[in-house]
Amino acid sequence: MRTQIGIVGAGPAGLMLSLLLRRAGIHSIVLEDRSREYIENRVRAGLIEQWVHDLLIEIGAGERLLQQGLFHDGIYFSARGRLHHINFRALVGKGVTIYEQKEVVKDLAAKLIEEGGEIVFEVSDVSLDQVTTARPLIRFRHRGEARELVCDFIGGCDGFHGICRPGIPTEYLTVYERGYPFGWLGILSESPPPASELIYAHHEHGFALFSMRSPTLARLYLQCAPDEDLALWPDEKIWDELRTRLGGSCELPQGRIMLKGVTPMRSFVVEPMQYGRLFLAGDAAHIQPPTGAKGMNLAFADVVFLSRALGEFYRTGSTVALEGYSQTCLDRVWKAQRFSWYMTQLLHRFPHETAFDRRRQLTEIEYTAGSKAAATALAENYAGLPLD
Ligand code: RFL
Ligand code: PHB
Repeated sequence: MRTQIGIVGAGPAGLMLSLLLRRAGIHSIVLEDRSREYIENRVRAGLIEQWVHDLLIEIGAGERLLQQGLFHDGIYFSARGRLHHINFRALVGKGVTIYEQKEVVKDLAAKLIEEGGEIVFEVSDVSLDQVTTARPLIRFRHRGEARELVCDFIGGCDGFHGICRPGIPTEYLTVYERGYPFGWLGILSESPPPASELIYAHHEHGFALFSMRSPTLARLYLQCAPDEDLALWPDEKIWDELRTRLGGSCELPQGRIMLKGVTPMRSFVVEPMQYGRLFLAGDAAHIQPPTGAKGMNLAFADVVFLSRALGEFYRTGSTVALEGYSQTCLDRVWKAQRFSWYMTQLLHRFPHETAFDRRRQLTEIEYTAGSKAAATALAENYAGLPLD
């Protein structure tokens, strides 16, 4: 097998990269170790930034997004029993869209396949070779047969647990990492969300997030232990705790819980994001706590930069943009890391915090809600910094 760009992973990053490359007239093949059904039903992120919404429409994958997406002007904070609205549209002229990652993945995969793009599902034993030469190679097995994909470049879009990043010699990489002493217990419930936009709630018992998938489907999260035992959380206890953490700032409709899970939290960045002809993108290179809703958005920013750099290479032979790929991405990645950490430290309870820390958090929330300058800084980060 031969292609210009071999892409490992058919998550948001890999699928979008392949579509953007097609637009630049560059051939690629995507290798994915799971089935199409699996990647299209994996429950993950919910929120996309304004520019991602616009990009999905621009590439012709926005039809269902326009029908089903929930367009929000801002978010609420809940603190001391009061809701505070931050109106991004009024502050920075941008909004955000609730449209589930699995729907984005469905739309991207359908578009790619419709255009004649190639995704090989259910590959196994994927390994990279010769990545520091002009002819990198991806070895894998498919339907029991050993195969080789010869390419000019490799897109490492295989997520945090993939094989691309671990294949880079450790002495070449600097890893920046930070753990958090908590996770999120998330549920999906057949009930309307408590407000028409997301509520980020500060409470003595810990953080809670009130998100949604549709006007009749709520996605709700509670700060919990990183290794929380779900058996200790019968449905009634979850509802009681959600209601408590909303602190009476509004009513919480209750419904049948369809799904329960625990998500750990981590901040992680690897530098550089490239090695020879291997370019990492998305979760393969960086992870952030979900409090800032940045993961999928950042994965898309990486592949926009990568597709532009590859486009320049094939058009002009110049490797300047490719050489600068990592730096271009990391600029944005670190701003998203900072923002995700900021939202996380603002809202969660920490093991060794003091009463001073709690008062400082509350003051910061109320100051942000009441100051146009502070609210604007939050709005421009949350709704998405400009790409260029
Ligand atoms: P993905 O989605 O993990 O895709 C990687 C793909 O690679 C495949 N793969 C392999 N394929 C071939 N060979 C191998 N050896 C392979 N190893 C792995 C995998 O099967 C998979 O298909 O990474 P990508 O594309 O970089 O996308 C990143 C996003 O998935 C992630 O950042 C977001 O889900 C994070 N996130 C959020 N991001 C947002 O932008 N907005 C949000 O509101 C948001 N909320 C969230 C989130 C993540 C969460 N969890 C579950 C971690 C909320 C939660 C709870
Ligand atoms: C979600 O809807 O899953 C979601 C929204 C915003 C976040 C995290 C998760 O910050």
